[in-house]
Amino acid sequence: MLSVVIVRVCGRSSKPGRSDVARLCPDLPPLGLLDAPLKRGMTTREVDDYLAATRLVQSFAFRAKLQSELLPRIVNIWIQEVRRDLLAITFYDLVDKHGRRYSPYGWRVRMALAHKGLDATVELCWHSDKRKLAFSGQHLVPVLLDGSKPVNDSWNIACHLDDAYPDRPMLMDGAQGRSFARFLNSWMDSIIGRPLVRSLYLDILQSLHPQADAQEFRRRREERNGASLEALHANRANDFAQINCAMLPLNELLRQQPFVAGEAPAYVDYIVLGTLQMPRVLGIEPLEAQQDGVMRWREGMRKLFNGLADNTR
Ligand SMILES: N[C@@H](CCC(=O)N[C@@H](CS)C(=O)NCC(=O)O)C(=O)O
Repeated sequence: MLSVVIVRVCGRSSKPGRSDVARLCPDLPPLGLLDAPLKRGMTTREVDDYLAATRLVQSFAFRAKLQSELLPRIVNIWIQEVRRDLLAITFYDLVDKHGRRYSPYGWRVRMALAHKGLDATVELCWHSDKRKLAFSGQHLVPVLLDGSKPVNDSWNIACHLDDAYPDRPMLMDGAQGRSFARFLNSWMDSIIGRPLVRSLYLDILQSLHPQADAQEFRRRREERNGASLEALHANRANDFAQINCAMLPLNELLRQQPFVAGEAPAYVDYIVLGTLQMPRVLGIEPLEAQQDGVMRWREGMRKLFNGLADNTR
């Protein structure tokens, strides 16, 4: 992107050439340094050098503009392009062999980005796609690369989005809101998510992306649960009964108010919805008829952001 800006700025000069650039902007670093693109996983030092070079490009563009060698509007567009590149968000999410995105944590992030009104480029990963995520220093999705900053774990991502974009709608309201959301996040993962996920492992195994390591997927989960995936699958009715019992207080709340957060949806709603999106994307219904409040709320949640959660992809 930087080299494009330089070349185009030069190209619009009345007498384009490296010597003109040097005359107009003596502090411009050698072109080689400016050629380096912004890459995923750059070190802090490399990003600092990049930013310093960007500022020089901008100062050069500004001087060129003053000299009336360029249309000011075009210079501004180029500068905006550079900024956009620096501020771009990439979201790494899980995908199966049908192109479906079923990660409960991925769904929390998708809804959170929509709530904040932020666009992200999506990079799809399969299970054990460790090479693609190496820049984040761990192997689980979701991961957000915000500019040059990698953030992993859906909870950290939600906190990061509120901290980095406080001028956009907040996901969590102040310290109390964040504290309650943190409780709900761990309650949902341990009391609902754990029995739900283990009862779905066999379905997930059967729909793994062809490049995913199915043996490793099975080995790690059977080791963690002390049972075969087939035995966990056979225990599904018990797990669903346990989940439905644990969700009754939540159902009661949603009989009385439209959203978990109150009158309008917020991150606590996306935590619960994310977990329920996983069975939905896989075509399985864990909720029993008694969960009328949760079901009505779930229908409403799927309509948000132009039906974002109605999508399986
Ligand atoms: N606590 C993490 C959990 C992340 C997680 O477990 N991700 C799963 C997908 S749902 C994963 O990446 N699994 C890949 C693997 O185990 O190789 C979060 O909230 O983001």
